[in-house]
Amino acid sequence: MLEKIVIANRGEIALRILRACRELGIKTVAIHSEADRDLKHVRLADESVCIGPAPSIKSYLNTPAIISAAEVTDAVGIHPGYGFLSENADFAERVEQSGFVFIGPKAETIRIMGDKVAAIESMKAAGVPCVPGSDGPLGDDHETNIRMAKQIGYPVIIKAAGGGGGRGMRVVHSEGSLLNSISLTKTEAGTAFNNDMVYMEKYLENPRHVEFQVLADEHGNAIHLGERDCSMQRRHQKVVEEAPAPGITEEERHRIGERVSEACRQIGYRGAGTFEFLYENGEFYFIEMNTRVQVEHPVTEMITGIDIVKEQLLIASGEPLRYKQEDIKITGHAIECRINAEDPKNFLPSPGLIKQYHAPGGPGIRVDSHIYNGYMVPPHYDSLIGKLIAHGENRDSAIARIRTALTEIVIDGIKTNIPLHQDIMRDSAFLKGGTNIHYLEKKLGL
Ligand code: MV4
Repeated sequence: MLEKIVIANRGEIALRILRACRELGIKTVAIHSEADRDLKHVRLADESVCIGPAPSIKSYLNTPAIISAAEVTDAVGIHPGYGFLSENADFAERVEQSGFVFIGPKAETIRIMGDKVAAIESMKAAGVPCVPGSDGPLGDDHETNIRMAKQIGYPVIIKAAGGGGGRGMRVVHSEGSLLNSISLTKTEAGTAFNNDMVYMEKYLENPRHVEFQVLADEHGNAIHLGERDCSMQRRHQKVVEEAPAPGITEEERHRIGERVSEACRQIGYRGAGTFEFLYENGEFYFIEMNTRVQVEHPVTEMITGIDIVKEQLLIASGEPLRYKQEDIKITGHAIECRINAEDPKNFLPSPGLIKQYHAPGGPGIRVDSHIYNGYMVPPHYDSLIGKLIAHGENRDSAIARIRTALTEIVIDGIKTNIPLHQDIMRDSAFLKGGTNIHYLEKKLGL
């Protein structure tokens, strides 16, 4: 077992990682910026190291400072959480070269998944269904590109190989704008990602975002924990997630779950991972793989009873997976509301002092949050201040529980998006289930 690890993150996920470490008897080192001295997990950690000023670039993105903190505290591993350096292959490589365990996949795997063209190629080879498209980067022969788009059928989408998460893409509705769109996307990608490689896919107009959670060890074992629906989003920021995805049958879950598990075995995947799919007209289309723990992992934990962060730590310790696929049983339904410090009307960040906080409770309610009475939400980082998760025996029961919790919770002193969640949890289309990725933006009139 890892003896001591550095938690290379902040906020709720740093606290979540600390709790998993406590349970496993792993000692913890909290690293934090000058603005984050009062974070809850910094107080609770066995040791803490201030690694730099408030801006992320000087602290949570500062590789040498993080590795030095591991060195001076005699830590053996580094957990990157999500965001920041979690999917940075160079960081993972430098962590391992410095003699520490990176709690995640091999640097080489992160590098492949960071290149969306390479990711799709490896998934296609492993039998994972992908979006019809260019099957590789676009060349600069105009006639070939025009023919390809015609063959795929408009609309098509041009995506940057170095993009992902909604960055560096452009929808093309007709041949008239194809070449210009390719050229613009290439130029932007060259600037933003230092990589002007682009590829083409059929543009799916009204898909849902459905993603599969996997766990894989370094001994060749891989399982899936079913899927989540993350379609309720605004500007590529997820707002509500749920598991299982409404309307997905046991047969579909088994079929895609087997494909993604097999893909993990084929590529030698290690750790927790997420396969993102677009789901439209009963078909799944792989788009990207995330090689980190995700914000929305709790909904999967609630319906499977598996502690994903604990499993990450056990896998990184070299243990074989403790579960076989047949051990995984899905029980009930879980919904997560992301609580952001933001204005519910214009979505502007709302940092500041939390004057009063009361957490909700009761059967099936979970709160993953680092906030407390008197906590100051700093303006330097993203606005997520917590996650409210409800589990129930079925979707209606999970909704009933989260609605009650949304009336109990009190966060005073700053603005939050709790009113938006109260609205969504009474929205008739959401209540039916299966709304697509455009639903929330349309509802909000964007
Ligand atoms: C797409 C698509 C439609 N067709 N690809 C956006 C984020 C990135 N992960 C992939 N994205 C999309 N790729 C094809 N072929 C629509 C989106 C998309 C989207 C996907 C998931 C969640 C929210 C989204 C919001 C807008 C567009």
